[in-house]
Amino acid sequence: MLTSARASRRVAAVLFAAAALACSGDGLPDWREEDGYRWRELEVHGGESGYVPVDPERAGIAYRNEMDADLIVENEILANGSGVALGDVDGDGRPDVFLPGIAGASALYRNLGDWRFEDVTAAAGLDLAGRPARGAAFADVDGDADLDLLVTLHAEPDRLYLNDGAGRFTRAREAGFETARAGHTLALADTDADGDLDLYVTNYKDRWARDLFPPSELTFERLFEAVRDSFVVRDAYREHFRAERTGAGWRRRELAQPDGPTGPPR
Ligand SMILES: [Ca+2]
Ligand SMILES: [Ca+2]
Ligand SMILES: [Ca+2]
Ligand SMILES: [Ca+2]
Repeated sequence: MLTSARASRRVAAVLFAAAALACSGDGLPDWREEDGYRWRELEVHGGESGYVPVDPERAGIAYRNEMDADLIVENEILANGSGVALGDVDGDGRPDVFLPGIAGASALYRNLGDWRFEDVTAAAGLDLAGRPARGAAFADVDGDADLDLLVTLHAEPDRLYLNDGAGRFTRAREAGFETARAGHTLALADTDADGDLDLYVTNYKDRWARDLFPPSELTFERLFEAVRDSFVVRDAYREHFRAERTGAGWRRRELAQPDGPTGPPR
């Protein structure tokens, strides 16, 4: 018995030493240094690790971001999908959920607690039915302590909705989003430190060239003409392509839409 107790103490001491070695001073696992970054294991407390799916019917979230295949054939970029934004829009302490829909339906779900939600899109005044909404973010853009909603749309001007504090929104038409592009994601931060939030929107393309022109028109010979020992894009395609020299030859490069406030609304 004595031998067994000593062995147990020795094992416990070894385990303690191993645990101490694996932990930093704050009791958390040590950071593992890698080339240009570091990481450490996340310790999950208070139960099983991982996630438990909540049945949509029980949650009351019937939203589906569905898209007709014909639409994708017409414009492949529509298939990029849409995002999600979470924020407490009515100030009851529970985060609510906004789901922008690219194919016509967007939805705001009020959090009732206990993993149940109710669709309050219409009551909230979000007039996005039929509009191709892509990305969304809740942020207090006017500093009155309630969360306003920014939504990017495909080939339509982005939108800002101001919150009345109770989760009812009014579109701010003078927000300055006149250009219609293919807004995807967005981020807000006070980039110039003047005390208000500034906005960065990533724009993709309205359409790929292959959605605009038949394949027979997109051959290298049709897009480019030889000029001395180089190739230049023909005028009709200048907005969409440039020729790039690769080691042994040339290839076409499709251009994105330009950044900045250029071009008229489309
Ligand atoms: Ca809420
Ligand atoms: Ca606000
Ligand atoms: Ca407000
Ligand atoms: Ca600012």
